[in-house]
Amino acid sequence: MQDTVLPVTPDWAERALIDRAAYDDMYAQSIADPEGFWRDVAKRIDWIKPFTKVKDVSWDPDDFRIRWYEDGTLNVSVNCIDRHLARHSHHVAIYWEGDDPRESRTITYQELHDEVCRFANVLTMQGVKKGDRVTIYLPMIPEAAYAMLACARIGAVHSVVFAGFSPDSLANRIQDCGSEIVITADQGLRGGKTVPLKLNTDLALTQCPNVRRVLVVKRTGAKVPMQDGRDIDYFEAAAKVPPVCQPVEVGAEDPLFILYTSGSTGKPKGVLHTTGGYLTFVAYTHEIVFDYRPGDIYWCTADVGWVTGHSYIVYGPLANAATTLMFEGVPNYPSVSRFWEVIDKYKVNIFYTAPTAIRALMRDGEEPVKKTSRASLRLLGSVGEPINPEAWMWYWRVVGDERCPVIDTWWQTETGGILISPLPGATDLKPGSATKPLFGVRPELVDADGKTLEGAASGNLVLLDSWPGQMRTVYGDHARFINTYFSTYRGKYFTGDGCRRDEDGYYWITGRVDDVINVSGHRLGTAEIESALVENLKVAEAAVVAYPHDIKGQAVYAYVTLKAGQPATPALADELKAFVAQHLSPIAKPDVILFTPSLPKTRSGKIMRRILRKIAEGETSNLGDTSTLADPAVVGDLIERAKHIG
Ligand code: 6R9
Repeated sequence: MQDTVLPVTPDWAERALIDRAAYDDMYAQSIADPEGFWRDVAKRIDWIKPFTKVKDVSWDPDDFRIRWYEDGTLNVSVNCIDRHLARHSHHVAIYWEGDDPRESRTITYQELHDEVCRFANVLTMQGVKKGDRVTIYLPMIPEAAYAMLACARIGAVHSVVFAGFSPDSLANRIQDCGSEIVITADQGLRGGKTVPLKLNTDLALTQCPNVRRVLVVKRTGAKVPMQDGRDIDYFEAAAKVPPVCQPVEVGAEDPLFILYTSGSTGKPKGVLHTTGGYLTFVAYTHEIVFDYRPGDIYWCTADVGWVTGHSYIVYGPLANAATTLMFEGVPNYPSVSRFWEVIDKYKVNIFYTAPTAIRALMRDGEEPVKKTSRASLRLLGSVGEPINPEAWMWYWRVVGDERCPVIDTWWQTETGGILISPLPGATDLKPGSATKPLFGVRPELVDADGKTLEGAASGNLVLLDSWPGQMRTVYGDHARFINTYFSTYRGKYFTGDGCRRDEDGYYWITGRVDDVINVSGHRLGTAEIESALVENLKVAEAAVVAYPHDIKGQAVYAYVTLKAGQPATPALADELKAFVAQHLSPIAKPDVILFTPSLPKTRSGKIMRRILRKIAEGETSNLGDTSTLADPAVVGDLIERAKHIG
């Protein structure tokens, strides 16, 4: 199936913003003259003070800098709202579809302006100033977008924490960026169930003495405890301030937001994005990748707690004056037709979701899809993990009725926006491939020693040059930034992904090559899960690996050594799974826990994860070289134990 090619259809070649000839020309130009290329692209942004310098980048660890448009100034909320008001004040900026299909809201650009200004005024009244960090722990309600844009309006730096994260994870993120303000809701609502956001916040804040203010947005109206002097009812405060607020002039390289993401080691990294380059990049890629046209209804199903929500629900679409749909619910509530019903309700033209959702919905067959119209759809997007050819074909055939190109977009929290992706009018599609680099993007494959691989090859994916949406640092730890990304292959950006390039120069991302697990498109570090497990007093040691899973893509397999005297029972396995869900996140919950008296270690004490991975995958016939193991007998014992658990 990997050889299937779906050529660009004549109608797409005709109508698209960028056809094949234009792609070839523009790509060549973007590589030959990146400064000229990105100078032109940045014209789409309204600058307060125009930049004179486009790019100043060096990835040499000893002489390191990444700066784009550095002497320009702007305001992101003005670019996403105010500048559209003259012509689009009555156009819909956000359609909000509630978890309950009977609940929805329509927010015009004028209303968005007023709400964002109110939010900004409330923040200012609470003493928030330019450069301050604000933690946002909200469900998928319009106030999440308002809060983000309000921070941008006053130059504050937001850190959105996914509402599925535990109190501990929230506390760590608040502490790491030193925010004194948290914005949350009484409760969230997903799939008919409530999520105790205010309660989680209260628990988190027992560890965060520096938080002086909590703004509580009413979502369900549940009665929640409010701490005197600390907690404020957001709507009460908002009613007292005017719907206008002077935007703050911000430098292109001033920070816009921090977003925490898992890495292969240590605690999650605060990925820092700045203002001018990021906005330029996400606005541009939103337009060209999705072939966005004025009037289109665009729906990205991600959560604003992830980078996809930042770049392609909020900033990219709003900078383009688009109508962006925000969905509070889940794909299978009240029924497995929900996505398609929402598409029909709003006449969605562009739909962007994750492979894990497609795979889950495939299980229910075609009928729940086919009973809906979907006639408005023009383009289907995918993001978050490799999309297997079977899921790709189902998406294309069943959801898109063989009319809509499937645009598989590869990128990362670190990259800010899409880097490898087809363009619908320019790129012949191959199911399962993210296809070709976008403008200015220079992918390369290298082997373990850093040797460049030419032509058709498989290796580690690195990038050779910067793009405006690239992250600028790990918040508070610049050395970690340089070490993580630019030192493995000195002077090149290491993505952490493995990749194959075929004879046609198409890229096929194969998944992480580091200790990051991708569960349903959500990144988890094995180290984070291990440290959550050993926080449990019954656990002595833990080693976590990924194994393939039909729907989630990858699932979590945990090898656990218990403290002396602890019996290895199924009940304890369940207890540990719940422990991880509670202390880290339900997404991180191990699917399998295998108790073992010891782990395979080298004589220097390193756990041999390669072996643990193979055992988890059930591929025990060829375990490779085990001669460096301190006690090779451990392996046979583990294989036996694994048989009884699967
Ligand atoms: C946007 C986002 C990044 C990691 C990335 C890769 C995987 C994302 C993909 C994909 C294959 C795609 N990934 N999109 N793999 N094909 N189209 O997901 O950011 O949460 O930081 O994850 O996700 O492994 O390195 P993030």
